[in-house]
Amino acid sequence: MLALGLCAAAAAAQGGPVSRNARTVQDPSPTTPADGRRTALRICPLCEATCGLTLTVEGTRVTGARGDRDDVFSRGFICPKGAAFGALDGDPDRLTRPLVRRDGVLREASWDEAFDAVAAGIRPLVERYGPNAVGVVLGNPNVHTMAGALYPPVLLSTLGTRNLFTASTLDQMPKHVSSGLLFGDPMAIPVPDLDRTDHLLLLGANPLESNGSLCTAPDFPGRLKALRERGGRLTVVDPRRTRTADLADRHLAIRPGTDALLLAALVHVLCEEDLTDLGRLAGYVEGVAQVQDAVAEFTPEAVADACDIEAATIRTLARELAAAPTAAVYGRIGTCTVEFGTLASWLVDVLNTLTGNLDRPGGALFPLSATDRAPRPAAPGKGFALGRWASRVGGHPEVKSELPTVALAEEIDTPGEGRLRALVAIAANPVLSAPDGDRLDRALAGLDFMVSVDPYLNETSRHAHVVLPPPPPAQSAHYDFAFNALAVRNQARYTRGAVPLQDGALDECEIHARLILAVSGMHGAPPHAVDDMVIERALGKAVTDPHQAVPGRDPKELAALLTGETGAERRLDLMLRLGPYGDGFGADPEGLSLARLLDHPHGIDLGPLTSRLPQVLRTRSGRVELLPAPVAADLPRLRGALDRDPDGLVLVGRRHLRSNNSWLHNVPVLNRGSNRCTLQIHPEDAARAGITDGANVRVKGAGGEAEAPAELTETVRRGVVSLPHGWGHDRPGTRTPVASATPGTNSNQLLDGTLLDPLSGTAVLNGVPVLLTPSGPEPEETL
Ligand SMILES: Nc1nc2c(c(=O)[nH]1)N[C@H]1C(S)=C(S)[C@@H](COP(=O)(O)OP(=O)(O)OC[C@H]3O[C@@H](n4cnc5c(=O)[nH]c(N)nc54)[C@H](O)[C@@H]3O)O[C@H]1N2
Ligand SMILES: Nc1nc2c(c(=O)[nH]1)N[C@H]1C(S)=C(S)[C@@H](COP(=O)(O)OP(=O)(O)OC[C@H]3O[C@@H](n4cnc5c(=O)[nH]c(N)nc54)[C@H](O)[C@@H]3O)O[C@H]1N2
Ligand code: SF4
Ligand SMILES: [Mo]
Repeated sequence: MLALGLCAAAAAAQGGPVSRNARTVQDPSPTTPADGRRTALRICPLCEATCGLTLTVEGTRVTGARGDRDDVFSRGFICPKGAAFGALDGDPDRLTRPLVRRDGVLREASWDEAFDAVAAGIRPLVERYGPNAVGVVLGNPNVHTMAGALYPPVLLSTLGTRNLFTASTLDQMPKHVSSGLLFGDPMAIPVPDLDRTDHLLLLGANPLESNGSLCTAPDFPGRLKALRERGGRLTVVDPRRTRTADLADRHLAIRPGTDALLLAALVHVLCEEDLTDLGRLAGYVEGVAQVQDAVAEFTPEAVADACDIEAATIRTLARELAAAPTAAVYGRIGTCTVEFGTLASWLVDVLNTLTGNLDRPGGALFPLSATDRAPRPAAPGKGFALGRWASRVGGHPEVKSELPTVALAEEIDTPGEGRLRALVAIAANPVLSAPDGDRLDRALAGLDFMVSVDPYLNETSRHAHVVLPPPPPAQSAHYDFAFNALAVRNQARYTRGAVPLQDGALDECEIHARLILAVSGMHGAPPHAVDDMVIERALGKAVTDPHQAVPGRDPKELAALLTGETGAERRLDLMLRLGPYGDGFGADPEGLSLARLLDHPHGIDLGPLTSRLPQVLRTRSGRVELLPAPVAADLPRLRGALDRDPDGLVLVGRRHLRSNNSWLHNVPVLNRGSNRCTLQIHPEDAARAGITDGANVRVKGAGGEAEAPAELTETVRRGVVSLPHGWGHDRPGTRTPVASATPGTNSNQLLDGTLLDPLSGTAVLNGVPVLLTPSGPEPEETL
């Protein structure tokens, strides 16, 4: 517990003045001509590609953004979202002061008042009902901020709650589970070696809109084109003919939700036709024969109808995969947020393994980021346990210490002992991003206390009693802790704030630190106490670890060597120095440190991905466990899908290049043109349902209804309709007027939250049955 772990010095300082961390603005290529303009670097936080941007700054305003041509990784690439950085940064509807609810109304307050209100709101509930009365919800932008990487783990251990809900169970949790089971480490996610592969089989991903996910690659589109240009092959599996599919040699318009069947059939063919070749992996893998048995029934002929892909095509695909000099199989959203998400994610890496492509250049490799733990000798590990506890109401097993986000509402609105009474929501808008937002909306309204760390007063944060707004991104420093560990090249880049923190703003790291102190009973202690505690603990461990570079050294002496102007910077310095490329506090003077990184404002390239097996393995056997027991136990469910008679329409989502989940719709330049919340439907399905282009359609699902204008297009396959998520900005009490002017509809209201991938607790967001009825012409205001 943090409250106990905090050092005496911090305790002594309790009640003392709260210092705002001083910060310097980094301006590595200052151009300050007479007109007052200058440029500054900032890594883009708007998607996983992590492009380096060169911002034009006038006074304190960002007036332009272009790709940083000297960035060691992104080399000048930028997309329309990055180009809109200034508009987003300067959005006048961002909150600039904390809000505190008094007499039912949210009003601006000082930071001290806001944290007082948090302490007064949460502490009594913890004391009365115990730690599990407080839930934590972590949304997607936490992986795009330094604060989100560094502080939530501390918050969670401080609170000691088991009620953690994150965007992962609306997203990539199946991949964590499959990696946890296969490799013993849920964070060991193989990344397709885009730049060197000869063959890419890409399923359920649309990087031409998303710019890539679980595969950090600035200019993903350019890298796919380069693959084709060097004679490589690209197959895209997607129920929609996306812009990514347009780039491919072959597009397979699979029936939604059936990728696991297709992948199982590919494994089947490899085994049946003796096309497996583990190469150097052979000594590191167990369970190959068992996998062969497990997929025996999944012949191409058996899955063809369910997938709506011809058996001969499946055989060809398997043979091509096996024959390619190198190949990578890569699955994303369309293989994760589906009924068989974990099985599909597992099969992706089974295919990579059986073709010898796991962990080899040109295949799927494990990155080694600068803040990863320094490599240690291969050794059997603890393995990966699922279901160490279960949720109170639905009995959902814990996964990676999380409960499914679909279970959040019921944990709040179901009476009884252990009910969730308070919530800390950080960078999350589950009212729109999770199934059945209406229920969650009602549940949030019934909480005793809620605090949101969010720059917007939106569908979720409007329920908070306290809203703590972080400053706009130009005022924040940036390092990609998460995405560098998923990148197609090892590299490290750090940018300080491009604009000084404006008066009245608090750095998000400091917001998190003060929040932790407020909920821990240390309210009022200086925020650096949190960082000091983490540093002290990390160094204390490091000096006793024979695999670290600092055995036997004095933690206090090491702490004194850390540089950095803020607690977050000192922690980054610590991680870099103890990391795989680090200077080891002097052990390798050429090694990485914060100071070294600051000397290289465009980043430091650490080379292409390299083979890392068996060192990454943390399974009990010390090998890749190709048929883990929980996976084997889930296979009968997949067998059941073989005999289904597909009937009716199913819903899938889609992303648009100028959007990002639920929160960019308030930026005018990003919210127009083709970025609209329309229901895409194949013309034949439309004709059958009596739906014409542009007409309003009522869509009905298990969780409710939504209404959207129809967009007739042959890019969606028959039997499938597509609505984007993150819309539905028509609830009262928000302060996002631009978004509310074109609210769109909330696709997630069609879901009732009962469908999930059982092994990962991930919501089924794609391949969900819906019914349509025409409902007349599109009303004026949604045009
Ligand atoms: N139907 C359907 N639903 C989906 C998906 C889908 O494909 N289909 N995708 C799912 C996926 S992959 C994800 S990741 C989730 C995302 O769902 P959420 O994690 O809920 O993410 P967002 O909807 O993007 O909301 C992000 C919130 O963070 C706030 N924010 C933005 N920048 C910052 C910042 O710097 N600091 C802080 N503290 N807050 C910030 C925004 O104002 C917003 O309130 O949605 C999921 N929902
Ligand atoms: N512009 C933009 N970029 C983003 C985001 C955004 O909202 N907008 N969100 C970010 C986030 S949080 C994430 S997680 C990533 C996601 O990145 P991606 O995984 O690339 O996400 P999508 O673009 O949703 O692509 C998913 C594709 O799966 C298809 N699909 C649906 N169901 C199935 C199925 O059953 N099988 C198969 N094979 N395909 C299916 C859909 O038609 C869609 O084209 O994008 C990130 N980048
Ligand atoms: S691709 Fe992603 S990281 Fe790059 S500029 Fe666009 S939004 Fe930013
Ligand atoms: Mo996501």
